[in-house]
Amino acid sequence: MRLDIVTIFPEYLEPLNVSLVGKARARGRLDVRVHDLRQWTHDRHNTVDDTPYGGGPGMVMKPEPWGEALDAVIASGDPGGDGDGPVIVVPTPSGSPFTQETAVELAAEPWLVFTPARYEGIDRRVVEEYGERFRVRELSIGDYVLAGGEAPVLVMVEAVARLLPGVLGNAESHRDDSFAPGAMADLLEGPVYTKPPVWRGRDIPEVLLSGHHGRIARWRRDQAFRRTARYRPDLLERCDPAALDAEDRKLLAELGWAERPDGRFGPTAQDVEE
Ligand code: 6GU
Repeated sequence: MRLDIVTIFPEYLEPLNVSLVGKARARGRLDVRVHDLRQWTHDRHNTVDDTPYGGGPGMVMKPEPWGEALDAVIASGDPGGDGDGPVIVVPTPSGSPFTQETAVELAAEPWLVFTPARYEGIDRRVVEEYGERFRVRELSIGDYVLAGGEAPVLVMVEAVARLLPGVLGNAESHRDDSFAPGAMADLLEGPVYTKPPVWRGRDIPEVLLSGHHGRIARWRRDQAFRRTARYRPDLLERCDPAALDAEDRKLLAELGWAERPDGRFGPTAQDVEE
């Protein structure tokens, strides 16, 4: 997979040389190219921003450097060999949510171009212009505001890269990920343990030492339900009741959850006054 990142802070992307993504690059699984947006400016001060039309605080990134940058990057290759061009990922707090599903979709692409912005964002005409010829995804990594899109690019690249074949050591490693589509979808992962068996007087849940795979799987599922009910009740409320077995239902009842008239599960309103 090829990734191009156009930024005014190339050094912000240095972490892409480290750890999982760094190794994937070294092994040739990932071709990452970071470009300095200012190389596509032509004035003495390498200006990339200007004041917003209509007034208001902050500055807006000018369209011309982005246009030249994207034209140059897009003209420089066709790693998919299909002439489709890249998917252009525009990180913005006003984008649609970047989720595990988004990561899976992007991981299937041969070529992604990221356009992390600073200031109040990029002149709208850039997304309009490239949206007519390419697939553009405006994506947000969560409901908070960052000073720029570089940290979101690090987040998105890591989430995508670990899904590529041959990048994680163990191909099974993402099967049980929280948010991975499939059996444990919509459940958070429960706790994990390793040696030593006793640490500061704390031992390991017995079942994990039992060697009984069925009981271990059941215990892990129960832990996932407990954790999800506590930290992400919204996920549990969305889950398909058909995916719940008798044990799940019993555990949810213990946790104070019950089936609602609409068939979904939710916490019983014990502390709500009638
Ligand atoms: Cl993608 N960019 C910025 N600046 N802030 C964000 C974000 C992106 N996602 C959440 N907050």
